[in-house]
Amino acid sequence: MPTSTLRSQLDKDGFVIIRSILSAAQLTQLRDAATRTTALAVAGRWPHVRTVGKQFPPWTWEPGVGIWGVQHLLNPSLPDAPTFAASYFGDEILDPAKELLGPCGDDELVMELYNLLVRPSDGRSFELRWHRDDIPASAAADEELERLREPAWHAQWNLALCDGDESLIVVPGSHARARTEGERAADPFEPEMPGQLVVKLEAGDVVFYNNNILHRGRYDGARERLSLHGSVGHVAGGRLRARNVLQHAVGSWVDGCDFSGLPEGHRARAEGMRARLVKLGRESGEVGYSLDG
Ligand SMILES: O=C(O)CCC(=O)C(=O)O
Repeated sequence: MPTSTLRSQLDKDGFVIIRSILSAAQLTQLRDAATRTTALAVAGRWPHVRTVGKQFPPWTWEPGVGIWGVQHLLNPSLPDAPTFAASYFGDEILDPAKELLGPCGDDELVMELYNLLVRPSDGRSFELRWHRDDIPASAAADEELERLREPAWHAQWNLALCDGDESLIVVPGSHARARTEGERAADPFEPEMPGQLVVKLEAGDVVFYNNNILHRGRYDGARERLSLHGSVGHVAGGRLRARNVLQHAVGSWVDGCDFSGLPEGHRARAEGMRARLVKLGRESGEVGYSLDG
């Protein structure tokens, strides 16, 4: 039985919002880093992006195509990677993540993904269809249930750096049940799914959510968005988590991460988390992709 309020909310609704987790100084530093990183990606000098018109990996940067996300914030080749590493491995995120994952300790955490979701850079609005991150829409109800009954083994979050982030839309409770007939039959871009909730975040607010909750993204080309999009895993997650992470091609740079700038306690935590990701990658072999499109 979950012992914490955060964990019970996540178990019940499939998501939980925590308000104002950053100090003013942290917020400014992260927003500046995110702004510089987005500019780099828009200019084509950081090719690891999510391109407008394509929902799932792999994405390929192309001149003239807008972006809605920047990938691999912990990649050591990115100038602002040290700032992003400080936030990824810091207590503000990992304290609630550990509570949601167990509770568990630092030595059970696995480094996973850290990306940035941004306003479509071509100014055109763009939407993702309703989905669960790691269960295809083609899954039958009993397949969905079988997967959803397994422990999630991840904490995934959006941390808003700008006010007014209303891009994530979820169906509360849908992480714990198969889709209804109505949800199965709905248009993939259904604008008003019964029971849906628009997650509203101000700068410094974070939402943690089960990535298999039924959800979609809706991006307003005119509204600023800079939201850190991350996940950490639990060592018990094994090969299923490996696919979630390694399909994003982190294997090629994870060995080169430099965590020497992190505070003493956080450096050991980061090294341990990285080592557990490398081990998972070695043991998992070819993992493929979770979803197409
Ligand atoms: O933009 C968001 O907050 C949702 C992103 C999403 O659904 C995804 O990356 O699969």
